[in-house]
Amino acid sequence: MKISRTLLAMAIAVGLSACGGETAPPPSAEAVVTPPAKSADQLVAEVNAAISEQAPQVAAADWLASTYINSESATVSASANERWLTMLNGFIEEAAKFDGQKLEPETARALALLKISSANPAPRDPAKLAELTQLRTRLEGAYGAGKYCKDADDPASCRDIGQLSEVLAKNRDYAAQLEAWEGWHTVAPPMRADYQRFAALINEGAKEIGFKDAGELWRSGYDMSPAEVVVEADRLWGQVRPLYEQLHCYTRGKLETRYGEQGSVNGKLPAHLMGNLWQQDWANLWDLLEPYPGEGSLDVSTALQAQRDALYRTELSKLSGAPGPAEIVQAGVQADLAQAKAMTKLAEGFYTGLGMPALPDHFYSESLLIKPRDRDVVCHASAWPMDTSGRVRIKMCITPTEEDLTTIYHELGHIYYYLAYKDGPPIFQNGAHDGFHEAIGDTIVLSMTPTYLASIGLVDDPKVSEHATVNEQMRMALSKVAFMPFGLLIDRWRWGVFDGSIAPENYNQAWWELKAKYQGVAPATARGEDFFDPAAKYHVPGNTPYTRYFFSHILQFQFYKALCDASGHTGPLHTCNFAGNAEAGRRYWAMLEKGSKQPWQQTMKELTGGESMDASAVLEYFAPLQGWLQEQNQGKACGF
Ligand code: X8Z
Ligand code: ZN
Repeated sequence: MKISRTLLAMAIAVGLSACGGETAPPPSAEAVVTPPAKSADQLVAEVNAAISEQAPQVAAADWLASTYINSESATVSASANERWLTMLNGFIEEAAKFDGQKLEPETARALALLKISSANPAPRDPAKLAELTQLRTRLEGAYGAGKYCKDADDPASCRDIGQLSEVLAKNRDYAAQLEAWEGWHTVAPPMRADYQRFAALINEGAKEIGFKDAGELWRSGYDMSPAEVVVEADRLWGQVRPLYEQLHCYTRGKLETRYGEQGSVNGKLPAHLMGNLWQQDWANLWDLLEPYPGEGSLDVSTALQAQRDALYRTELSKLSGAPGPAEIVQAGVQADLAQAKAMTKLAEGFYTGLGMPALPDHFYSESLLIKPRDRDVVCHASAWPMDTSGRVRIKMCITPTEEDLTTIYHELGHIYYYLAYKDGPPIFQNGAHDGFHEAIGDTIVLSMTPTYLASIGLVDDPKVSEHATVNEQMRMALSKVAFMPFGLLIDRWRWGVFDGSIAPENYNQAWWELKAKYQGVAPATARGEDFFDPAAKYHVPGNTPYTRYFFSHILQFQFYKALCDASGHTGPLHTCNFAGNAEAGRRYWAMLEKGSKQPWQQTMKELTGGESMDASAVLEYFAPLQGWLQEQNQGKACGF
């Protein structure tokens, strides 16, 4: 669940539980004493104490399972979660006694948050609860250890997600990309039966605590009704869709120029040609899509790779005589780790430059920053609170690329949220809503303008010109705008799975219908029900709700605008870099400290002055690009 693992969410993420009442032995006749009725505040205090006590156990077990994927670590993680989810179900049952009673707002909020704190609500039945945690751990492990082996009998032919992603990022050969894309998707069909069962179990758990299904529970964390969340997401998508359509149209034209008829599939973008396994970020297609080649040098990846190579040479120079192969490999590992740390320090520097604290020493000694050579780990990046008092880490297989650099800034957004709210009650140690948690680091990524990148030595001093502006905007749009429909569709699929409108026999068909409808993406080859393509995306086997990322992609522009205003920025929004601005930092930290103790609308108001999510800052930011795209696309039949 990493992605952002809030304490509770994480513990609760994998949990199972058997209900409180079922585990206690029946009282003997003489021992029956009526306990004094517990007040709601006492219950909340107990919950807070239990989270503080249990979180380190669950986090440790989950960390182990994600960084040493094997059956023993899976057992340990499943049991820790089983214990916690059992406890949680007990608390939820106790909390239900206060339903309909008038409580202090903060108490009522704590109990409401308790109920929705797990993305995998567990049935009370202990056997089902245990089954749920085992499935959850198995699914995550299967994804993490996933490999495509061209020759099933030859382990040397196996490639992991990093290697396959690199093909899509760098190789422009149609067949090589298709093989890499199809290859990765072979990891998913074996997860289908487990996922189907898992979905049924969490639905059962959600129903037992009063929700229609697990999707409704997921949509209950936004201080509005679950039905309103759907309408709100549609409204925001409606605001940005015209911009997405322009980007889609331009991109399709470039793909058709490069690949001829194979550059599109019935007007849609071919899934394997987008530079990314899920078509959620098109930045790797820069070589095809750069509007004005060479105008404004934004080649961050080349600079990062050069830094790593220099570190490697330094490591080699330390070796005396004729080093053996093992020493040379070790020098490479040292260089990779040093580069990963240096990239993390760059990101940390942005936050400390805003006046936020330095990361604790244990952050660097305990984080996993590069892919170990000797074992399987879940490489999908994540940020972890290991307890409720600021023991934080990240887990990431960092490579010297721009994409990974920005992901580190993203992860540190979670880390600084954890650090900022660590002194609040554990039940409120969470984002104002989960989209806030995802938006913190990304807001800072928006401030990684050419000026900022030059200030940290990754690009040359920027030239200011209209062409350079279009290039810069395109660079950002390929990550941010391209992402938006993807951010929306994953949960459209899961909400359908949970509410039964997507039946197991239509899992894959429904997936591709949504891909076509929202992203305008299609597979180049038939993807029938013998495939299970949703599970080729981490968050499905990892059971991490995804609407948070869609909301985050709207919110981050609102936060960015507010912080730019706070820093006294004038001029077009996209030129704002608030790095080093203490006032922006102060206001940001004040928001982070609040955690989830008040409705997010209030938290947003304190930072931005407004109380709703709104895409007007997205459109303001991309106004120059939108105008340019419209000109480029004139006369073309856009749409999909
Ligand atoms: O999962 C992540 C982060 C961890 S919270 C690396 N993200 C989503 C994804 O990769 O699919 C960040 C953007 C969207
Ligand atoms: Zn995240």
